[in-house]
Amino acid sequence: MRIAIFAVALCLLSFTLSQSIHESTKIANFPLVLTTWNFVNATKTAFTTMMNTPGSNGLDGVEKGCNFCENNPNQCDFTVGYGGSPNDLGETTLDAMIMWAPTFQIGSVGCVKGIKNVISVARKVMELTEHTMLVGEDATNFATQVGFTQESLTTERSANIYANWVAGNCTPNYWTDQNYANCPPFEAESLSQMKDTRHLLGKQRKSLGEVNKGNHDTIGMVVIDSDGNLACGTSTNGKQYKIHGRVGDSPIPGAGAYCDQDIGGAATGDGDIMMRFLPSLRAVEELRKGVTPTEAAVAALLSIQRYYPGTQAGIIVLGKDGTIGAASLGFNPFTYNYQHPLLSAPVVVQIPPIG
Ligand code: SD4
Repeated sequence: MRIAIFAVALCLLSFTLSQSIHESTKIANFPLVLTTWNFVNATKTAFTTMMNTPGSNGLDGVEKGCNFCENNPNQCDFTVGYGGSPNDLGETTLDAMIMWAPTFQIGSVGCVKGIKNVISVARKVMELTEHTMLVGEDATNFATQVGFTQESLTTERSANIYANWVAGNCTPNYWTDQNYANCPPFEAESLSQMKDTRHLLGKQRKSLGEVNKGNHDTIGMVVIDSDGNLACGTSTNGKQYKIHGRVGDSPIPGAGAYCDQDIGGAATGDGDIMMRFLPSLRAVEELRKGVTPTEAAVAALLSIQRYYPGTQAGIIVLGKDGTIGAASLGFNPFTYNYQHPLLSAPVVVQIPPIG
């Protein structure tokens, strides 16, 4: 039996890796977990939660899976949870959302300070209030009011990253009217060059993105639980050196993630651009028209590419029948992984960018 399972895994892996144009993959065994990037331990946590914890559903899977990254930031490339992406004041602030498709309920938090498990706070917003989104220090206060512990999210590593950035004599990044010369994550560009290219935001973003690639690794997760119910969610510490107060795409419904009972999608990448296009919602609506998940993923990203050709973006899409698709802009490769009951471990898939 083990050999058979391994063989299925190998077949799936070689099939998906061998496609130069990525094809959708159909899997009809639930629960099914689909996660951005190579965050296999988050996928395993979501999967085992739904498999082994009596009474648990897709919401529990998404929450516990994302909690894994929030509690172990080094497992998720320091892009989720504490100790990553210090902002221009040196502080780590977190964004997250969770969505339960059967009732179309969403909980979301943005720019939360001092709370580690923000997707759990988002779930509390969803379950304990009539609101959808809370932000900033008020979201932190809400979290402590409902029982979360407030603690510093700064680590030696994030303090060093910030100290080095300050020592590099950098202006705050992401301003469009500053001189970025000497700022470590960016190519040195003179103020006049920045001004000259400001009308070509895609081009400008490309130069920022190329040197900032490791910064785009947020967890996005879509699951179908054993009852066939969809849930999805995200958790991130956003972008390194972001201007304080910045909220990315991850907690924005339809941008970072979106799911209804037929389709779910989750996106990752340059959130400042991506949130303008609601790629997760767009992918869901494309799939509803009858195209495959991969075609839906490509359509969602092409709308971004048209205006911002240099944007780095990746999206995963899951159909109700378990069909998986994905697409990438700029990430080469874009990675995702999934697990279901026929697999003893998550399968990791890498795809090239479109275009
Ligand atoms: C954001 N999409 O905050 C998220 C995280 C990320 O580049 O991928 N950062 O923009």
